[in-house]
Amino acid sequence: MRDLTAVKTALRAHRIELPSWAFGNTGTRFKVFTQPGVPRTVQEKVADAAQVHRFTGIAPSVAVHIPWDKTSDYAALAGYAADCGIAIGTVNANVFQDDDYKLGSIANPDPEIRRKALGHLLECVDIMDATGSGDLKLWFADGTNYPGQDDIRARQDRLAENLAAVYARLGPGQRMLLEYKLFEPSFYTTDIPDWGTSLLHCTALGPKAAVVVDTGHHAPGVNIEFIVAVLLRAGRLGGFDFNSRFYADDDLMVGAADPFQLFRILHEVVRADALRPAAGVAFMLDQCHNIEPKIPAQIRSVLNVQEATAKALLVDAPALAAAQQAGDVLGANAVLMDAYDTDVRPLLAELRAEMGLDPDPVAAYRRSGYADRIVADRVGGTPASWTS
Ligand code: LRH
Ligand code: MN
Repeated sequence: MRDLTAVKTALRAHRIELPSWAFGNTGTRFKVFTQPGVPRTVQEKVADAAQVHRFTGIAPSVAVHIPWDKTSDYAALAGYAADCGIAIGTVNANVFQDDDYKLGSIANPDPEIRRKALGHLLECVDIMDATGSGDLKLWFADGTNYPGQDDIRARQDRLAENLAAVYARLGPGQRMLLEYKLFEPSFYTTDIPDWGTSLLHCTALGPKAAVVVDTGHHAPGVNIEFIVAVLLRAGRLGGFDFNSRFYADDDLMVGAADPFQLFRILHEVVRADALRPAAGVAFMLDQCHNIEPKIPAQIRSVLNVQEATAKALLVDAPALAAAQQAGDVLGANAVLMDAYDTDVRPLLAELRAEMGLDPDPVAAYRRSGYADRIVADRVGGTPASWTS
């Protein structure tokens, strides 16, 4: 069994980034349900994200999404976040909600539309300069709905040309993270549908480009930890958008639908010694809390990742390697299952106490009265949502 001091040290250094949009009203095409106390401004989203860090101790940054988090002074926003005890993290571009992007953004057949989209991506790098963010995350809804609608190869050329223009704009210490997704909102082709297409573009661009694995963006049955192992081996895993799903891109709380899959993914991360921040893998949440209270759901999600990580750190690696080497199929599987079946909650409660935190973050948040305070304070104004 692993030495628990080393396990605790690794867990203490773990960093999980929150999505600002998870604190706003979200839903499906059928309905976006509203909740009382939802933020009206990016500053209120930051304040809510800071609550998650306050009680978990391992969520010190919040990703922003432009224009959902558009503001007049991004340096001041970074200052406000620092006052709240966290930082502005990854900057997410959005070229999927404008009428002009019906036939695509940087892959659109119309050069005028491509120029407009590229302009937004470059503006996001300007924002990174102001917030001090290191990562630009790019996800494109670009694709087609019917065979023949557009030329698959020509769209890849347009993508490559515009991604190269963004890449050239990146400053020192800045990276481009390229996210793939099998389908939706496009239903015939998606221009970056899988890890292979994203990796091809990243390798063509250069060392500052890496792949983002959103755990909800694969066909049913895909072995995501295999993709993670291969991307880590290639040195091109830039990060995760963690969530879980039963069917498609459900954006449910990570670990809620398949905690064993989450454990298997983090086992590959630990096996590659890529948990430490210096390894450059961004552990981000990308979720929508359509019906559940948002801040407790984010706290629960951070704890789900932390629990899966602790189990992965408890894998007896020498015993596993020995069983694998010996071709001991059942023995090797048993070593992994032993770690997965270990109840890590006492260990994590102990760690939180050592970090000066309440052993039960969800209960501590509930007792803090913050939820009632924001419902009382946030009256009037326009609650944030992914449509505004
Ligand atoms: C696309 C996606 C992407 C975003 C958005 C909020 O499905 O996963 O990461 O920008 O969700
Ligand atoms: Mn995502």
